[in-house]
Amino acid sequence: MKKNKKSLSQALRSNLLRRKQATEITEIKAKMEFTKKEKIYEGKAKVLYSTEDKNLLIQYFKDDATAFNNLKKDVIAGKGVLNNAISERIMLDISKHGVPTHFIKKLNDREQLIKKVSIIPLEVIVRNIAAGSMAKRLGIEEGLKLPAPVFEICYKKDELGDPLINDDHAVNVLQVVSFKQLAEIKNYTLKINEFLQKLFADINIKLVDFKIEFGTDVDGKILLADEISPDSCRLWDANTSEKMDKDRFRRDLGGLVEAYTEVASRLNIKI
Ligand code: ADP
Ligand code: AIR
Ligand code: ASP
Repeated sequence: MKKNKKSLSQALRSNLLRRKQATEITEIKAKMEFTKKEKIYEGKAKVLYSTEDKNLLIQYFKDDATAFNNLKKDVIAGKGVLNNAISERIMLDISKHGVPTHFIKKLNDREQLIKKVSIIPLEVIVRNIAAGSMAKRLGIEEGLKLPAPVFEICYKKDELGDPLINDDHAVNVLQVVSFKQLAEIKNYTLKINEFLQKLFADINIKLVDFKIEFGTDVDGKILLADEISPDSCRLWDANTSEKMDKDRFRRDLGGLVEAYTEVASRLNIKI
């Protein structure tokens, strides 16, 4: 018993030390200069570049907007700048709430320095209000408040249209994650949902749903990656239910930049 207690406190101490060291390394790297080297990936909304450090990348936010798996495309001037700034703010706040993220620092209007991860090919979704694909799939009205947050995972594979899957598919069939990692991801995701709901409620916005991605860093640690922005969340004005997110583009409503600018302004972000 005594021995167990000792080894538990030793394990806790070494875990704390590892976290402290990781934070210190991140702080040191945040003070250093890194430049874009090779373009390593161009996606639908962002580009990733390698840097002098093999474990760090530069993430560039484009103005490109796509929906329905690239079937609908446009360029919306200013979108990348807004998403970069909004995602910076949210990632910084989330890391203060106990969820480790890939974010290190914003470099300029369109770029941020991030930790390179091996992306777990899952789109992790939480829904607080019925909308989008869930409302359609289950034949329910958009806007219905859900009794508890609904957690979904989709297999991130454009060719298949990111299909909805369950835990067994992810762990045993696709083998992209373990049950233990999935439990950690779910725990982080529900924490993020609580944090985001409050953040947006305070600025009179309802967080309808959102999608996030996780990856593992060089030490195998799970980090929140990618972005959190109006491209990846559904945000409705709390009084009018007006859409303030990418549905403005998906549904041809217009006014996307104005809506994202309003989200940034309510978050007190200077663009
Ligand atoms: P998509 O690939 O779906 O078209 P984007 O245009 O947003 O999406 O491209 C960004 C890509 O970078 C995504 O595929 C995302 O999974 C990946 N990514 C995000 N953060 C990291 C990271 N820290 N390390 C490596 N890859 C990342
Ligand atoms: N999402 C899913 N794939 C890409 C993104 N951005 C986000 C949507 C929405 C949530 O995931 O922006 O916030 C659920 O989307 P859907 O289409 O499944 O209802
Ligand atoms: N980003 C995805 C696409 O381009 C899904 C979406 O946001 O609607 O298809």
